[in-house]
Amino acid sequence: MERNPFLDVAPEVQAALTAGKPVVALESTIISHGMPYPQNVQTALQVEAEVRAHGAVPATIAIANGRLKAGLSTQEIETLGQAGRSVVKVSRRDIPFVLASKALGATTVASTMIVAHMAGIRLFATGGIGGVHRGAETSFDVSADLQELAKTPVAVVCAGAKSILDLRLTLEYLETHGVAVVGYQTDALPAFFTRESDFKVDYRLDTPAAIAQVLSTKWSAGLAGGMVIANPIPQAYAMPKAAIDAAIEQALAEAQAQGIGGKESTPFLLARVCEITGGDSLASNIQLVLNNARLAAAVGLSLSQC
Ligand code: PSU
Ligand code: MN
Repeated sequence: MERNPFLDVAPEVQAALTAGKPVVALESTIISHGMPYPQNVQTALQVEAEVRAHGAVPATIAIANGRLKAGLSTQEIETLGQAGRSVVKVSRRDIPFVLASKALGATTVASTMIVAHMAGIRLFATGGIGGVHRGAETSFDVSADLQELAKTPVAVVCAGAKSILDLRLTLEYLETHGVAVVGYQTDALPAFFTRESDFKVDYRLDTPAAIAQVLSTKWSAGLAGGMVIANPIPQAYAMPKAAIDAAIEQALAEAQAQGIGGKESTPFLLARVCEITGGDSLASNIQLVLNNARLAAAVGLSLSQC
């Protein structure tokens, strides 16, 4: 494939791709907008280490100095984490502007998928995906992540989606656009902080090898788009449903009262839920991302043998 003129692939990542070894993409909005400093930087580095410990090479993705970067240095991760919400949050729409201005940009699930695909990376681990927001029937707030899953062939390992979203409408939207939601060792759609929601996944698969086989089959058959691999938070770190529901309701009410919308909506809600629940939700958030990194590495190992 012709190399994109804006793409920089880190040498370690390129070496793994050339050798057919597994690479796991990681997003940077979770660093800048998803967690507070310094836990965001510590977590990003720990997630990279977890991917390595499980036999794959991590490629944290961001935009800097007019380049799409697949694979960041520790210093680049530190810079993103320190700058936090002052970094531009970049979804598909924003990419050309951030490239042209040579600003620092943090990639969402959508734009991380785009850059991963350009680099030839097929797996991506994160915390939660964007989705259809509650009240979307009037706000029209639907994350660009869902459209990206429909067209870009990268599988996203996540802990489901937070119930800041309308999970039912998110599943409907994904179905319409041909995106399967796979539950790893579960029939229930995980809701990020909790292992279960009121909804079922489309397919349950119990091993990394089974997931790799379906991905390989989908892409060999020439079918466009990615897949959602929903991996429930480890039981020991799951949160009491009532506490997290109350925090989410409060955050949603505040967002509405303050007229928060557009791309500010998700970061505002994430930050408020984190603040309202104190350190509890942050500790859970960190553990579920590590858990997703492990599964993505394992699927990547299987996929490299398909
Ligand atoms: N949900 C989370 N944590 C996150 C995000 C969502 O639980 O960090 C981030 C991801 O980068 C995701 C983005 O792609 O928010 C979605 O933003 P929007 O809804 O504006 O598309
Ligand atoms: Mn939105």
